[in-house]
Amino acid sequence: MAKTIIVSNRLPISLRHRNGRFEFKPSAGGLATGLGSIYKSGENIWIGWPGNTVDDPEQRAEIILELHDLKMAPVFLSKEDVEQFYEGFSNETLWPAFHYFTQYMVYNAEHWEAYKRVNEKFCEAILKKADPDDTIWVHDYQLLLLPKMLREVLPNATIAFFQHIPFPSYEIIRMIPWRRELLEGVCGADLIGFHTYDDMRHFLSAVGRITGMSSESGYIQAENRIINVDSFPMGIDYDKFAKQAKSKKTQNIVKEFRKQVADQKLIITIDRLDYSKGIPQRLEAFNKLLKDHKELHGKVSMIMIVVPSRDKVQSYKELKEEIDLLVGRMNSDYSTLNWVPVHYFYRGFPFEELSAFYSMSDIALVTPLRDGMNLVCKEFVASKTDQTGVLILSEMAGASKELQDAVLVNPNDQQGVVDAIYEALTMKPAEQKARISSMQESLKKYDIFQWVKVFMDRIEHVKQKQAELTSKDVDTKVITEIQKSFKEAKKPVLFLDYDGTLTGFVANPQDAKPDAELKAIVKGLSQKAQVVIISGRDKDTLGTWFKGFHVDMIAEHGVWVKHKENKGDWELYADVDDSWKEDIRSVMEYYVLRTPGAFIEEKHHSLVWHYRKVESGLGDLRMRELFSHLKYMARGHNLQVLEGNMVLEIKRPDINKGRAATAMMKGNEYDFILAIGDDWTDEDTFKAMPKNAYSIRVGYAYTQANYNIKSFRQVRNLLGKLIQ
Ligand code: GDG
Repeated sequence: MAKTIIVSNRLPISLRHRNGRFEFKPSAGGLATGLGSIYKSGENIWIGWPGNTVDDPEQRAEIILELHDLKMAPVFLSKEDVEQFYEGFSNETLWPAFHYFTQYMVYNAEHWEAYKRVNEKFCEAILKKADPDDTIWVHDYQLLLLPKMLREVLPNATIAFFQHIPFPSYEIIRMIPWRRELLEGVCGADLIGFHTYDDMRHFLSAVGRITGMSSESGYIQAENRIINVDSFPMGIDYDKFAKQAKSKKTQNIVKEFRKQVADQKLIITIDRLDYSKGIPQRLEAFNKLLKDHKELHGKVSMIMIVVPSRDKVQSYKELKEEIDLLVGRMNSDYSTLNWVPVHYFYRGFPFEELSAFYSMSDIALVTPLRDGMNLVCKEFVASKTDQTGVLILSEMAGASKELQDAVLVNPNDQQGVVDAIYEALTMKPAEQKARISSMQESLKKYDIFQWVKVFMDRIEHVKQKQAELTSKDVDTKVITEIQKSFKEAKKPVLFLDYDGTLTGFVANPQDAKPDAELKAIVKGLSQKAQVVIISGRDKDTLGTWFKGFHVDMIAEHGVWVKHKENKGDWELYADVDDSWKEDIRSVMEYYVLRTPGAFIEEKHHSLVWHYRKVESGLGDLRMRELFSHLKYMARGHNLQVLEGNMVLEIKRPDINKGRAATAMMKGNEYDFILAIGDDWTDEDTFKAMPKNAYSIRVGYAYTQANYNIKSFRQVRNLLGKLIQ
């Protein structure tokens, strides 16, 4: 039976060395709990780094055995791996980039090599456990290359990826020298998840601009499949926090703590030590509040828990020093014998105490400068079981998109934060209750278990969608059938579109001329069958490119026809009146002047506005504008405006490839017909084909054709087989 493999940089345990031995400390994090139902069942497993280096092979073997019983498998990293892959590329390049701290980004080629090397190590570890039809769910920014590495070895596996930190704008991603490899790496997955819609739209835009893969409604069209990108805001184990806050144990701790701080109002802040969390800025805002509101002295204090993290990275060391200095200054400025403004703890606390801190605090001040989601704010809300308390939340945290009933602040607006704290300190209990209870409702509903369920459901959904689109795939069986009936045929004909079908797309349309391989294929085919090149291209280009070939040609979507017997001349297939062109051309020219990179192609009976070379985004915008402008004019001239691959074309509606193909077939008794094309103009050809024809659409779009094929390369492969 297919199993599920969870993969993350860190396993949900920590390996510690103690007196030459080792021990495991389980992680109680939300993700570990949420995924527990998955990796602990059946043959499923969690693969990752245990969090410490182990060099002794005997100890490694022992660890493997012990973890096996816990349904985990370790990936061992060397000291060098940890320095270069984890502290280096992950935390000094990707982390600052993804949190918009470009000033901290390190561009180090050695770190990049280590990142690739360690992703490979993960891949090897997974391959030892994985079967071809397993589901593999990869977590987070340390493993961006892994989905593609896995896909190359396990083409049919179900691979999903979730990123826990933000995905920044294309403007940031483009700064990373290895951006393309990183994006292509993630795109090995079938489903790619982020916390928020903004993250996903940034990702889609970066993929479009950097890899050239287009997307629609959250589906990326990759060469051989669709990839779903979606937003999955992660929740917490709500009941666990609510229950713990009400428990005797926690309430006893609250009583103890309360004795020490009397009836002061308490502001809680909890973060890992990280510059993205905005800790110094928060202290500065609190300092300003105390400076402006002397009446609050002795009445309010801040409990600030900073959990040690990445303290070997230089920017983190500096941050720690900055926080130490600020707290020292504030406390020395304001403290009295019975009041300290900031209770500062640089360490973690056991869960019961953490819960007590949440439960006893009046305000949670969660003001990251950037945060993928932020779970602390959700945990505070869940712990306020008496429905008092105020959450002040940064707009820059993913959680702010859900928790609209928090007091939302811009963490860079110091006065705004000061005002928000003041508002929270003076907020009426009824309003506190209304806000907290509404947030609790939502957090209860979208908890971590729901998150895991929705994510797993979507994996299934995208696989089904892929299956629907590939159900008509030209597989080896179909190829053999086509080969056989071609061989047996006495009078075969092939209708072949050109761009996107026989060759790939290039920036300049005139550069797409047939290469040696294509020429050999067309020549070979034309000795065995009637070959019709059926294209939207102008007749002169087609005529030049296929000069001397024994083929028929249909140009400009059926305006012109050239029969191979008719050596020299093109025949005008339709009588056309071109007087409309002048009006339309002047409109198109106006859009060329406003859009650097755009140009007009004039065919005999149509005008085409190209925007492939226009800045991405702008091209689309202008095309839409021109489209509605032309649609309006087209009515008066009885013309048709059509959207193509990075082009907008205007022509007479009764001229199309289907009509031309039908005319070509008239009076002939073909016993083998094959039509291949890649866009909407070819749909007319497919529609015109008799029942017994083979029709194939390149790419996985919905189509009238009987089959789909991956790309022009596979088309060449198929045609090559017919001439073998
Ligand atoms: C990344 C993203 C995203 C903290 N102090 C103690 C303690 N904690 C626990 C909290 C909370 C967790 O640590 C921190 O989670 P966050 O979500 O706030 O932040 P990151 O660690 O940066 O996590 C973030 C998250 O991934 C999930 O996708 O939300 O945006 O940066 O659960 O409770 N736990 C205990 N003692 C402490 O002293 N027991």
